[in-house]
Amino acid sequence: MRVGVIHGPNLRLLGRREPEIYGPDSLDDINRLLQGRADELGIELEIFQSNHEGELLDHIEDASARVAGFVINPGAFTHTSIALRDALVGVERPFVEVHLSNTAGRERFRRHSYLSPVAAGVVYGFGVQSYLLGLQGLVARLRA
Ligand code: CA2
Repeated sequence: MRVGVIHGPNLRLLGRREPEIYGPDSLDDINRLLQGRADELGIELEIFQSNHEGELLDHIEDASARVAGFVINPGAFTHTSIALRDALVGVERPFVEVHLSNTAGRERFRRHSYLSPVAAGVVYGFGVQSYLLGLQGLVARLRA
């Protein structure tokens, strides 16, 4: 089984700024931890990051031919992108939306997600653990 991991805009900045909100880990650290959990689960990962909405849409379409589902941190596109929601619905692969921070406890504009209503599940507020829990949940669902 192969799962797609997608990191949205600005997540390359992780570990360099705002560690009090997003934690101390860099994106490479998160990817290493995800790869370790994927090895334990006996699955393969395909990891992608982009700051560009159109690239994310193209990747979702292309990768959907290779993966059984997605773990996605859509970054700020969570709160703005109907196109990202349409792409994820359109490829008919279950996805889990993950966030490092507790988006429900921050600015009002972060409380709304275009993706949550169509996600298989949502994990937020646990730092890097949100990704690991999201991956575990997705794999359990795909194996059920
Ligand atoms: O909590 C999350 O994982 C977010 O998806 C992160 C996004 C934010 O727009 C969402 O509301 C919640 C921001 C990612 C940018 O990360 C940075 C990391 C360090 C310094 C600046 C931005």
